[in-house]
Amino acid sequence: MESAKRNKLDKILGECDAVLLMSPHNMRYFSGFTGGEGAVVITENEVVLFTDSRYTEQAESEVQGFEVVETNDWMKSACSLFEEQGIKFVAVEDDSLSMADYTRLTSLAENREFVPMTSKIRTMRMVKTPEELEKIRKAEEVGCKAFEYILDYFKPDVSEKDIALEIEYFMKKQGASGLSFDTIAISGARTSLPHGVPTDKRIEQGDFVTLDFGCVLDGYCSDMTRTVVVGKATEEQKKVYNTVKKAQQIGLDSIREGIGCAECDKAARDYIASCGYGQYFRHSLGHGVGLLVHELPNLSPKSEIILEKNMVVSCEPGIYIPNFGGVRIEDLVAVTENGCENLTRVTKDLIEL
Ligand SMILES: [Mn+2]
Repeated sequence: MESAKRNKLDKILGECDAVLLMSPHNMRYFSGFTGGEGAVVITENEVVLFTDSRYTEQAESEVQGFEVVETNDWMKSACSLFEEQGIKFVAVEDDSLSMADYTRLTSLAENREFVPMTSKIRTMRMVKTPEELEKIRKAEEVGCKAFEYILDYFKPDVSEKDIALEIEYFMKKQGASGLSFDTIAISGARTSLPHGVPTDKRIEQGDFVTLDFGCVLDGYCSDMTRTVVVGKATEEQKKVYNTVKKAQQIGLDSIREGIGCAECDKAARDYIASCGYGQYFRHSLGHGVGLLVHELPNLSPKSEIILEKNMVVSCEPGIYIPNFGGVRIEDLVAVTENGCENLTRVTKDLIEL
């Protein structure tokens, strides 16, 4: 096994005797296995992937340095290994281990102690490697292309669902394996719903249309949001749009290594409040993105995390006014020493279709 990989495993092993991973994203992160079903065990001397016959061939080609063991009961096999090696402390994923699995684990592995490890993994995953950054960059490029493509697709009578489906189809045609999350394509007064679901509603003249979407490419997520106007924007629409656009720029300008996440949130939030829309910005400024679309750190008032180089975060302020509509603009950026690299390279000028 290459030393960089072993270092990563040692880092997560820490003071524990063993690490047990069963969630798809963490198995992928630490072993490279993309099958999603199985168990990864890391000890000082051994690294094993337990999985069943559906995945063994695939696993052997994916997990360099790991021993692949075929078993129909990976939890039992993992516990046998703990027994053989006299393992005492086993670190587990406290966020995803179900109560049923935990109960079974404790009955299969008596005299072992299970230690929560999720927060350590989340912290590790915040800072991306150059390879991870490149994957996120490429995923975001597909998103940007989808946005440019969909602008030409708008025509009278097209529905929110039609638009969402077309974006998804386009991203898959570009190589995406799936979506980061269910596509948001909402219009008119419905744009006041920050996480509205596309309906059969037709797009009408004068509508705001908010598109928030992302794809998974090579395991990594993209995420972006743009809001456009169909037809000529009213003065009120322009005012709301430009307030969000300016707040988003203020948020972006604040992002750099060494600044607190809460401070970034505050910069954008204070501007929106100063324009009189404070009560209508009701979520945090952004979130980390990687193998999952929502990772740490959160750019939120409650966060105590300080940004580090190579973290990837979204910057997405919004104003949502009931019975009027809403605007959100979201870019994905990689934190650098002096600022950030914006991965979302499409215009934020108000588009009137
Ligand atoms: Mn987002």
